[in-house]
Amino acid sequence: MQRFRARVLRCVSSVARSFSPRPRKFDPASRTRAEAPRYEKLLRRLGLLAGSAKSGFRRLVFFVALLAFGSAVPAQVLLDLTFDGETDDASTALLLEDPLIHLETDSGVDGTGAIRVDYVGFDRGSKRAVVVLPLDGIVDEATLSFDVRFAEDFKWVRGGKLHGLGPERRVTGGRPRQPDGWSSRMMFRSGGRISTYLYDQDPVVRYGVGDTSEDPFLKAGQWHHVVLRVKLNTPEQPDGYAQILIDGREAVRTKGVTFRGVGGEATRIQNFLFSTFHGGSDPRFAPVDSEGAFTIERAWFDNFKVVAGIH
Ligand SMILES: [Ca+2]
Repeated sequence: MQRFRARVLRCVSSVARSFSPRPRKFDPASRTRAEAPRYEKLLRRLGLLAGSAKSGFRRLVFFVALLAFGSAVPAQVLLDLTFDGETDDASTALLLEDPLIHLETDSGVDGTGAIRVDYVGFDRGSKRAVVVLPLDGIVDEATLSFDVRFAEDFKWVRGGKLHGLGPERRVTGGRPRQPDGWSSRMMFRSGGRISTYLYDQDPVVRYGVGDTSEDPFLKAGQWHHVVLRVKLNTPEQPDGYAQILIDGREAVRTKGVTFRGVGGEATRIQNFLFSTFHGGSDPRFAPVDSEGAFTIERAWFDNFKVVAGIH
């Protein structure tokens, strides 16, 4: 895109030069025979001269305006859950079918509606709150954001999963890697640090890979705004990345990721992976009290949003 944009700008600049020192206001109808071929040749190079020179020039102006103001176009929203007012949409209903997820009308940001997740300790960490929600679109780059508040005395233990994005075939849970499968999630870690947690095309490791923040970005008892940016790789090329921002500050970024080994529509980003629990898959991840009994930890989530592109 950068190269294309540079080429367009070079051509536009060339067009401008070709009319200098002509009058400032350009009138295609008044061009001389000597000017016309150069002007039309440049427009043809841009693929903008299918009809008359005049209509081609109009298209050029439109195209330049699009380039200049394109960033002001609102991002395509692929998922938007606030848990306020009407909460009977399909995605919210799917979440609430999970016995670990509960709707609360005043526990969210600014006293609005939110969902509470119960992390019920057992010998493999805590019970799995896992729901897959299809997005309203299929893209190669997406930004997931949400607000989260872990309970005041939340036990991080050795860590656990946090939500992410995935293709049609999600590879998680230590299942064998597949060329057309992958997942990009996060993990909370001991002390409130945070990690990228990715199932890529690594031929050796069994579980997810990623990087962990040095600082404890997450603090129990307060709201945080979490952003996960995912750029899918070109098939077989290690040019994907996952980046996490907490409260507007970059916490961790994993670059050079080969999420998928092949191309195709099914390998593109199309699912929101609601996924949070302690673990890991052994008792070392389980939340327990001072006597070693399993506990139930809690966190509240609000304002899940997925938009197309990196934002
Ligand atoms: Ca809310």
